[in-house]
Formats: sequence, structure tokens, C-alpha cells
Amino acid sequence: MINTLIPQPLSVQPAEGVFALTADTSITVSPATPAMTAVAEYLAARLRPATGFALPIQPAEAAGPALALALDPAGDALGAEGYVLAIGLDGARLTAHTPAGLFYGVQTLRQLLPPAIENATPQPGPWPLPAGRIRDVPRFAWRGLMLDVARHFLPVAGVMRVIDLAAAYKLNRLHLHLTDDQGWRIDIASWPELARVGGQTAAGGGPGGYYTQADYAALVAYAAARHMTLVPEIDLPGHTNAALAAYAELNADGQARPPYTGIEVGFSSLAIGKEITYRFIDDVIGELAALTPGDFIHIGGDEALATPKGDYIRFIERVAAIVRAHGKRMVGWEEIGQARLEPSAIAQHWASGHAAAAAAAAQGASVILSPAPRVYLDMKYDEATPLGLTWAGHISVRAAYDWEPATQLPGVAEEQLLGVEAALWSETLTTLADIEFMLFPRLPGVAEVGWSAAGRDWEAYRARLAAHGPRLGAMGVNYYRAAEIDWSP
Ligand code: TNX
Repeated sequence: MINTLIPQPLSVQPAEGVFALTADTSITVSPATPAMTAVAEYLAARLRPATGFALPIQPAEAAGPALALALDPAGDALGAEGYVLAIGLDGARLTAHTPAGLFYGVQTLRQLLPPAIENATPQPGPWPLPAGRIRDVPRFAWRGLMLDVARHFLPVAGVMRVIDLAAAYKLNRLHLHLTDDQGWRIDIASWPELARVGGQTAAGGGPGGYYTQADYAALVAYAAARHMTLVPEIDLPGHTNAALAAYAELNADGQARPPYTGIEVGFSSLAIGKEITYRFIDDVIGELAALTPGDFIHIGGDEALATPKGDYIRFIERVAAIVRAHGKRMVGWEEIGQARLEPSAIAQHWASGHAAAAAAAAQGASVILSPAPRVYLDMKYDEATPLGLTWAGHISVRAAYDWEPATQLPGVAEEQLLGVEAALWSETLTTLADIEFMLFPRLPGVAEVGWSAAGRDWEAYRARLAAHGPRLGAMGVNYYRAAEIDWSP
């Protein structure tokens, strides 16, 4: 078994020989529940186009060579997301304690097949799976990607594509930055001008756009089918010009702001002293919570430079109560650590002066790591990169990969780290092709930092990543052929 897997599994024991998929191979499920059948259908849908095989889904008792998916009720050592993949000469058996674990095992199985498996049209094959045994459990529960759909809107199909690509590397959270100064991207029925006015603009003056609630529900379902939780962000109390342009009464002076299409930050603020501000937030978070089966609502809280500090703290504490009243866990950028937080709160570290994230952790809150110099994938790779910003430096493929979460934040214990999240701000990114170019090939490295417990080894990683070039190519991904990687052939 030549191991080019990303993220690197916990243990890989190679054996002699292969099991090759053929026209006679079936996929079996045990037990035959809807959740199991859904994982099997997902697997079949990945394998049918390139192989041209029927790959029928059958109960486990069916005879013949199979990819067998089985829940192991006693397998709780595998946790909520772990799996065991055993490949012998006459079949492959994937076991897990949950359907999510099986889903991640399916991603591993995909990567063990030749890259041509990712083609959308029939390929000649053959389709060998190398024999061996893989046992795999993730290091962190939160393995995220943030997409900024506010500076530039990304239509539903583009978000679904990103979900597919992120799921292939075992990410399990998609954080959507839905609102900012330049645009409001989710329709709120009780405040219709947010989308109708605030949704019409974008950074650089483009056309904007927004998700209807039906669109958003479709994204939630699409993500859930890939065992990914959507985390919606409404950025408050700064980064709110689009809302302040849509509703005059949200401004301290009662005057609607003009739309904003530049890329400065830190100039806008909701009116902290007005009661209507909290009715507005309660309505918005109420509608968002109703659309969100996941536990989390992100309230932003970053760079509120136009909000006095005392007002900011009062505001965050009031918003926390609103989020709690709607039955959700509050996530915020690390600045929320300046306020009093409940232990259920989650602070997202991003800036290098990390006193606020440590303050959040000292109150018992959990921390997500998004250190800008490592995982702000909107930074240029190097000076030649045509897209992106540079304020956090250049982020090479190595820089995004070669860092250790446990030592990022002095004073924050590893038990308080929920995980890692890459962030893709979109001031300079207007198309899906732009997004793919910035994410790939850096996102797989961040995914490995979040998933793999084993220490990182850049030389071994860059060899594995090279093998993903043809795979990404077969998926049609517009990836950057960084000179750090030997992209042979
Ligand atoms: C900082 S990170 C921001 C964003 C920008 C980003 C650009 C954070 C919480 N705020 O508003 O889009 O830098 O890299």
C-alpha cells in the first residue's frame, strides 16, 4: 500500500496484493438504515462515473465481491468520526461507530484508488485498492473552512462545490461569513431590505447577490449529506455597513449609510444604545437559528474599531443572551474574549496579539485556531500570486501545513482547543476559479493539521501532496502548481 493519503491516518498497515473493483462489485450496508444507505449512495456516486460499473447497493448478506460498510455498535473507541478500513484480496470492509465515521472512511477509500477515479466520464481502469488495514481517528472535533461570501457573493452551486472539495479532505465545518460592510447575503423575512438593499453590493462594485432561505436550506442539506455542519456568521457590531445602508433606524444618528464597495475595515457600528438594535439581532438570529440544525451561530465581533470598548463588551454580553435564548452556542472572533463569556462560548483566534483568545480560554470557553499567518488562505502564496492580500505575509504551501496547534497560544491548554479552521476572505476573489486557486493546494495541509495526531513531516507531506495533483486535476480543480511541490508527472 503506497500511502499518499491526506490527511495522514493514525495507523496504516500495508499487506500484499490488491482488491480490484470490477463490474461484479457491489456495495453492502449493515444495518440497512437510511443513514447507512445514504453513505453507500454517496460512495456509489463517487465511483460510478469513472468506472462505469453499476455498483448496486445491497444488504450485507449478498454474495460476491463487495465494498462492505458496517456499523460496529461496540466500536466506540473509534468515537464519533473514526473508522477502520480493511482491504483484503476478495473485498474491502469499512467499519465505524457512526455513519460519519464511515463517510470519512469513504474519503480514504477514494484516495486509495487511482486518480482517474475522480473523472466524470468512464475511464479504462483497472481499479485496484491496495490490501492492508487503516485505523483512523481525528485529532480535533472542529475542522473548518470559512468562506467570505459577503465581500463577493458565491452562488449556491459554488458553495456546494467547495463543500464537496472540503469534505474530500475530511473537513466537517463550513463557516459562512454572510454579512459585512459590502454585502448582506441571507434573506431575513422580518427585515426584507437587508437582502434587497444590502445584498445588491459587493467589494469593487460588482453585482452582489444573496441566498433565499430556500437556498440556505438547500446548502444545509447538501452539507449535512457530507457530514458537514454549516456555521452561519452575522458579523456584529462592526462590519455592518450593508445593514446600516438598508435600515436608517439601525444607525445611531438615524441616517442610512451609503453602500460601501471599498475594502477598508473598522468604520461601521450598530447603534449600541438603541433597543431596536437588539430587536433586529433577535429577529435575525431567530430566523437563522430556525434554518440551522447545527449547534453554532457565529456573531462576528471582530475589528469593532468604531464601537467604544465598554459599549462593545455590553453589546457582546447582550448578544450572547440572545444566541442562548435561541438554543445555540455562540461563536465569535477572539475579540469577544474581552467580554464575560459562558464556558459554552467559542472564541476564534486569528490575530497574532492573542491576549483576547487567552482571556476567553481563561473563562472556560473553547478556542478555534485560525492564525492568520498560517491559515488565512486569502494571503498570497508568494509575490507572484495574482490574487490575494499580504497583510499577514505570504503563506506558502509549507507555511499552511508546518505548524503545531498545541503551541500556538501560550496559556491555552490543548483540551480547550476545539480545532482549526482555514479562512478565505474574498476582497480580491470574485470567481469559483479564484477560490479554488487560493484553497488548493493549501487547504489539504490545514485539513491534515486538524485531523492527524501524528507530528508533521514536511518532506513526507510534500511527496504525498504531489500525488494529489492528478487527483485534483481529474476533479477539475484550478489548483496552484506551487514550485515547492514536485508535481510529476
Ligand atoms: C481581517 S480576520 C478581517 C477581515 C478581512 C481579512 C482580510 C477578521 C476577523 N477580520 O475583515 O477580510 O482580515 O484578510
